[in-house]
Order: sequence, then C-alpha cells, then structure tokens
Amino acid sequence: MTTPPEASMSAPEHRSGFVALVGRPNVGKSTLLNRLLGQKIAIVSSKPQTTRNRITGIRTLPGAQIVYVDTPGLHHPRSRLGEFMVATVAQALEAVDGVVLVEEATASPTVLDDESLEPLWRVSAPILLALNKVDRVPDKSALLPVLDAYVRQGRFQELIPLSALHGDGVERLEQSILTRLPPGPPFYPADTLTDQPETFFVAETIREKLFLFTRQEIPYASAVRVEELEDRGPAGRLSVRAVIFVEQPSQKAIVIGAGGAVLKRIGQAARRELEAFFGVPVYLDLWVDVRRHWRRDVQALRELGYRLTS
Ligand SMILES: Nc1nc2c(ncn2[C@@H]2O[C@H](COP(=O)(O)OP(=O)(O)OP(=O)(O)O)[C@@H](O)[C@H]2O)c(=O)[nH]1
Ligand SMILES: [Mg+2]
Repeated sequence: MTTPPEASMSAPEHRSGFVALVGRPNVGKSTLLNRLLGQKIAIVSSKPQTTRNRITGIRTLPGAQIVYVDTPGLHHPRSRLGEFMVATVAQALEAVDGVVLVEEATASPTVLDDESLEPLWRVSAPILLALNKVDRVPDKSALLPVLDAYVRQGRFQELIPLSALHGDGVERLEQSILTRLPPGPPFYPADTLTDQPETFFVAETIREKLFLFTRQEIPYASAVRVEELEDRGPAGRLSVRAVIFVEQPSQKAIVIGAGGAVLKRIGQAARRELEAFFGVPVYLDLWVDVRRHWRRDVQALRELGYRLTS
C-alpha cells in the first residue's frame, strides 16, 4: 500500500501579512480600509489630511489573516505634525508584505511623479494600484488610456479600478492580495478588528465631527484627547470625558459656537456614532481648550498622541 504524498494530506498553508494602504491625501484610503473590513474603524472626511496616525484593520478569513494598515496621506509637510504624519507612513512601509497604492481613477497618472511619494518606491514588497472612485467615471472606456499609462510606469503588480464608497472591485483587490500573501500564522486572535485602543477610536470619532462641522483651518488646528473613559453600571453605560485642543482662543470660540451650538452638534453626532459602535448608551462630556501652536510643539504632539511607536 502506498501513502499519498504529504502535501495532499495536509491542509493548505495558512497565510498572513501586513498590507499598507498609502497614497496622496483624500484619495479614499480610509474609506477603502472600512470597506475591506465591512465596518467603519477609520474616520473619513471630504477634506485632505484627515488621517494622522497609522490605523490597523485586521481581516481574518478561513486560512488567512490580512493586517491592513491605513496611513496618513503623503504630502509635503509644513509643520511638525505634517512631518510626523509623513514619518508615520515611512514607518508603516518598513515591514510590509504588500502595499496598496490608492489613487483616484480621475487623476492624471503623472500625479504619482510627485516627490512626496518617494518613500513608496523604495519598498521591495509588491505594490498593487487601486484606482479608486471609478463611480465618478461614467464612461469606463475613458479608463483605458489611464490604465495603459500606469502599466507603462512598470511599478505595479496589478491595477484594480474600484469604488471604496460603493464596493465595486474591492473583492477583486482582496483576492489579489490573498494570492500574494506569504505563508505564516495569524498575528491576532480571529475576532480582533484593530489594535488601536478604545480611547483612540473615541478621540478620532470626535475629530471626524470637527472635520464635518467646522471649516478652513479649524479641523487642522484641532486635536482630541480622551481624558477619561469608563464603563459604569449594569447597563454598561460608557462615560467619556474628552478635550478638543485648538491653537488659539479665537478658534476655541468658533468650535464652541454661539450659545455652544457648534460644540453641541459635534458632541451629539459623535455620541450617536459611539453608541451605535459600542452598543451601549454613551455619556460624552466634551470640553475645548487652547494649546498654543501645538502643531509645532514636539512635546505637545507627544501628549496629544502624535508620536512614533515601534
Ligand atoms: N465618489 C467616491 N468618493 C469616494 C470614494 N472613496 C472615498 N471617497 C470620498 O473621498 C473623500 C476622502 O476619503 P477618505 O477615505 O477620508 O480619504 P483618505 O485617503 O483616507 O484621506 P486622508 O486621510 O486625508 O489622506 C471622502 O469624501 C470620501 O467619501 C469612492 O469610491 N467614490
Ligand atoms: Mg484617511
């Protein structure tokens, strides 16, 4: 009697890896992360430079685990905060098994010539190009010359037109990642969604509402710190005290608004979203404070959660 070869007896090898989502600001990286996970964990806004930190999103499938890493948009920094954001991307690229470069399908392929994307070209891991927002291209044949131009750049293993907002093409992207994932054990337990602490998620949710309800410089001059977060009572009410830091007293007045109206809108919208996410009532005690020029102040940046971790 012959024994079958070992390979046919054992289960297919488990695969795992880190995959960074990178690209210029506002191209839809965080929207794509949320779509890939089927759940919103990263904040999104119509304004550029929304994401400031590295955000992991863990996708566990039968036989594979993909750790997606959302990153700030690559840009030419003009403040210490901007430098931190760009350094965060460089660090996220250090030990990845794959990169998804996100770009808008409507943009000219020459946008990738920008120097701010340099850190990307030093990466040895395979790069997939996700051409996002295809829903904005009514005549899909218009994509052909664009795709052709990217192919000629010779930098990408695959080009995938998709819509992070509506979902088209996103499964194909995931399949493409899976086929390139190296063998390896899972990094996290199967039910883990992210490794960011709850306080980060809460602060980010508040920050998203600042992007939504304030304009011009205000969302950029704002940072949020959760001072206290506790579960109280049998109903599991979540009690949060958070502070919005701005750079000047005039900005504080704007964030509060006449009769507190703006702060109230921010607080209500954040609370609703947090209640939906945590599934318990949330009490949100929201304050505004001034921390002069925090975006230029290394010490303040650290205190507000903008520090590189290994
Ligand atoms: N029409 C359309 N809009 C999209 C799509 N994906 C994202 N957007 C929009 O693009 C804007 C930016 O989305 P984000 O996900 O915040 O982009 P980002 O790349 O993470 O931006 P930064 O964090 O600032 O670098 C938001 O208004 C999204 O709704 C898409 O597939 N189609
Ligand atoms: Mg983002």
